[in-house]
Amino acid sequence: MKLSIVISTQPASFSALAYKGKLSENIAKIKELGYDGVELAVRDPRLLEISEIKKLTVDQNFPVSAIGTGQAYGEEGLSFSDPDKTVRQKAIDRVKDQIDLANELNSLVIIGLIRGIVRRGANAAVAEQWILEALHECASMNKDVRLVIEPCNRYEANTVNTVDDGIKLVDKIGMSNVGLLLDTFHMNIEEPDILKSIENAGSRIFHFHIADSNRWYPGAGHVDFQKVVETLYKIGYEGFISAEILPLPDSDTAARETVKYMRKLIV
Ligand code: LER
Ligand code: MN
Repeated sequence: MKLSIVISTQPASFSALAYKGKLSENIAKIKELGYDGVELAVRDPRLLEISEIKKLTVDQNFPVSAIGTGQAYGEEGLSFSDPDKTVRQKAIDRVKDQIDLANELNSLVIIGLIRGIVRRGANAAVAEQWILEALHECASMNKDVRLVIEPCNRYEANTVNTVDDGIKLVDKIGMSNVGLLLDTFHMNIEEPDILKSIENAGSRIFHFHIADSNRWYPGAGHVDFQKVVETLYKIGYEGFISAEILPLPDSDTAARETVKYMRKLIV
């Protein structure tokens, strides 16, 4: 298993990002701290110098573990479940741009908060159908790029909150390039037994986020990462473990403590 950390390519209000600001400096820093790769949170790929990002990462054998898309929802309100068809189409088009970016960087695309929040009074079944259709359309665009659905806790989302919800959705879509991203922070809130949930998801897991129970770096809360890592080995997971953590007490300490703690557990 390999270790990466989420950094933002563009200004963002989402808090669980260890680093925002100058990308080249942040990538150099996390390389020096001993990470194997970087996860990029991207609001709009069209505003990025993709060739520059490629030079800083894949061209130097420093992989991009995943492309996060949640900022398109957080900053611009684009979502797969918006009642307005134009907004839903914009969200789909944005994810297609993210898929092109992931193709270029040999990465995968996260479908987390971009699912949106189904509004009070809206028909949940209709919204879930929109989400399913959007996922199907995006996943069909380029079958070489993997999409990962992230179950997110009830305080941030109201569709696909649990791992079981995620498993059902992935199985319903039934495409080999659609899998799951599990996140210890969300699982700590929603799952009765995190280890069992990881086992149930099994080979559907294409990507994995770590944060402790308080969303600080691993070791700062009460998630049992030793058992989590053992379970990931047990199911044969070989992907990235990516730290999506608060920059507390400061970015450098959080990033450094993550490496220190996780390197004892993964090989
Ligand atoms: C949001 O809480 C989160 O975990 C992100 O990875 C979702 O896009
Ligand atoms: Mn996450």
